[in-house]
Amino acid sequence: IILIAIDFIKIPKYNRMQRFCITLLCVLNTYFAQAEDGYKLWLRYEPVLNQQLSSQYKEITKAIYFGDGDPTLDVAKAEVQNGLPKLLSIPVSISKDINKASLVICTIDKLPASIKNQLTSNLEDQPNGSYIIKTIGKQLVVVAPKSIGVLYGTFHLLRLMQSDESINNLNIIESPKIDLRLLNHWDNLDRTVERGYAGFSLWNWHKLPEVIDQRYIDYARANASIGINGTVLTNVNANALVLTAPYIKKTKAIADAFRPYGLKVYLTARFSAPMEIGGLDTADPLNKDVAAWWEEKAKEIYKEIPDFGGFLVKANSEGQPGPQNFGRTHADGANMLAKALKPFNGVVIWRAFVYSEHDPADRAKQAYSEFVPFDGQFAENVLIQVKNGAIDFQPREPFHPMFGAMPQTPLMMEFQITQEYLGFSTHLVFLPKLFEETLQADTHRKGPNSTVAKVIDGSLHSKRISGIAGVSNIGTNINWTGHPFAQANWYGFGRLAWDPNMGSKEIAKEWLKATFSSDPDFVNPMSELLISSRETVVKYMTPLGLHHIMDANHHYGPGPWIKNMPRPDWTSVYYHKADKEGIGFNRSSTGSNATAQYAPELAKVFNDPKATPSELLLWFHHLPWSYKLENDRTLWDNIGITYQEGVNEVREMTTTWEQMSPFVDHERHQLVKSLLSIQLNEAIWWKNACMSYFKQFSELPFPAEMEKPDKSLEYYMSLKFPFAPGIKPKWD
Ligand code: GCW
Repeated sequence: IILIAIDFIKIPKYNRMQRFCITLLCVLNTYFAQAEDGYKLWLRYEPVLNQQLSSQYKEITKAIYFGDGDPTLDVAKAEVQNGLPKLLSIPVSISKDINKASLVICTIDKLPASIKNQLTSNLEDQPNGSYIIKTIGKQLVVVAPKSIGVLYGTFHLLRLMQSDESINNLNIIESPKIDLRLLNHWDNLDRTVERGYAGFSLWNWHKLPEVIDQRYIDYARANASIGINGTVLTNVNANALVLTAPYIKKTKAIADAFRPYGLKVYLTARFSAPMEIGGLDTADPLNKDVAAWWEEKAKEIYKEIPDFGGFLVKANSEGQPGPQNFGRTHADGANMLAKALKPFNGVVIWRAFVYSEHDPADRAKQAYSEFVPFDGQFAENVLIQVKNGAIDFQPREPFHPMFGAMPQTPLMMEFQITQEYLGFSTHLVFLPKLFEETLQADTHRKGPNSTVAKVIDGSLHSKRISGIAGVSNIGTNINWTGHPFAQANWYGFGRLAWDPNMGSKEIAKEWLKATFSSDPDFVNPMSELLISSRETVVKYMTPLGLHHIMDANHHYGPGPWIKNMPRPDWTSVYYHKADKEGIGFNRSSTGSNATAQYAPELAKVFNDPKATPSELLLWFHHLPWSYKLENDRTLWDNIGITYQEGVNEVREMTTTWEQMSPFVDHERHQLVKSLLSIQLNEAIWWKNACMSYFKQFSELPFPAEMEKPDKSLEYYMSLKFPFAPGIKPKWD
């Protein structure tokens, strides 16, 4: 109204047209300033609407003492100075006197004895990053032995305020349960991202080391807010160039920008680098010159980046070079690199994602067979990084049998945050639910309740070091992850890396409150939606234990008909084995016997189709189409019914989201709505294509509950997507 009034008020300098243009610009500016593009992630710090809580927060934060002394503490202070005024609409008031402050944020050594004595613990034996948030008399203290703990504690306190939680009478002691909490970027040096669906790589190698993009800082801050403490900058399908001097300088610039946020950098090491960039004629790990080359390389890196994390290596897998090219073992390769990094406290993270086209064994068995015999033979700074399941980040897989089977070797978890097999950045799927399922699975390796989480955090077999990695879904898109809800998967990964026993529902609520609204009428239905979204995608893509039936290479959309590929284990028919008799992969003792790689208690369950949970039925068994499930319907009917349920559930998601418009800004609401409409179409496409294809074998009518396909199988098979994102362009 004011703007329109301005338009009519006569300003002598401007004519009517000019005044109109100024007004229009102001209106547009106001509109776009209010639009939410998602850039702020879960760090929006929207005003606290609950008056009672707002007063409580104001009272407790009315005079803040900040310890200073290092860049990490400066970051903590800046975060409070940025967040509090937004949350409470008042400026931050700083107290120089620690005794008079209402809120104290500092390292423990800064505390006067009167406060220090009242801490129940000084966290001395606790891992780096631990902190205390405690109400002591009239003061609230956020303290830690190290400044990184102070930063994590500060984010925790701000999270409580974003979540409408009381901050009276607090007594929180937190420590990270896992040592290495890493993102793995599959980012190439040309800025394409393998399996990336959110634009290009954040790392602008061309302009580094001089240009430090603000995004690097914002990225580090977001990671620190959820406790992520390391990032592998480059793709596991590695380019040796990143280990050359100019790239080490560029990496150093990134490392310097990340350091205040407690984020270490790691690089992928291409095993053949000594030959490609070192002028040697071999990369044999037992060759003295090769070992010396890596030792020199480590020295060169650590000279620039004293806290460099270490190397991540994909060796002898999918065409990547490795020690086996020289007749050596994975242990030989990993230990040689480990020796080079050891003097600098660096680690080698060696991936177990290996399978060979020359090995006729079931692909699901190969990594276990390759690695388990080497248990106890890896150097102490080697971790073996294992994908959550034995095939490849499918919508559902049983946990990888290696977990729990290598008591003397630290096994790192590798989750995929980017949704290569789960609808890219188009489908709304809340992955913490999937992560939780794997982490809470019981390996039975040391009696009941030997969960994967305990393997990962090192507690099951008292491991000296522990780690977890998530393949990043981050790119240059303004909202970082393409789908606004894919931010939840980055967030949730971080929270589970901090505490692998956290519940996915709690994570969903936290994220929803910070990212959208803390109104219960929003949070309750939306947390239900998030939690069920994972099962929904399983239902409309790969129900009842089916897996790897997506289209070839790009993995976009259904492709159960894929059969001509360079290697059989890249086809779909290898995995579903549909024929006139039935469908599914027999991995039981009468088939590939992959079940024998699990603890006997589990092998027994998985060997028996009646005992196998229906979600994993066709993972472990090849069963007749007429096989009856618990609901007394045939397997064929159940497959069709489940596909249909998946479609119906996406419809429900769409309706729920429609109802959420009062709580969400127009821009994000609209984007999610459009994405959900693609998701629905694609869910229908999956159902129609897969059921039409399988019908050729079952020769049975579609179950009554299922909406019939409206196109022919030939039509679905004819669809081609040469420009689907996430794969390397052909010119490379
Ligand atoms: O999931 C598969 C992907 C490849 C990936 C590979 C791996 C980086 O299709 O793109 O390569 O796994 O994890 O190494």
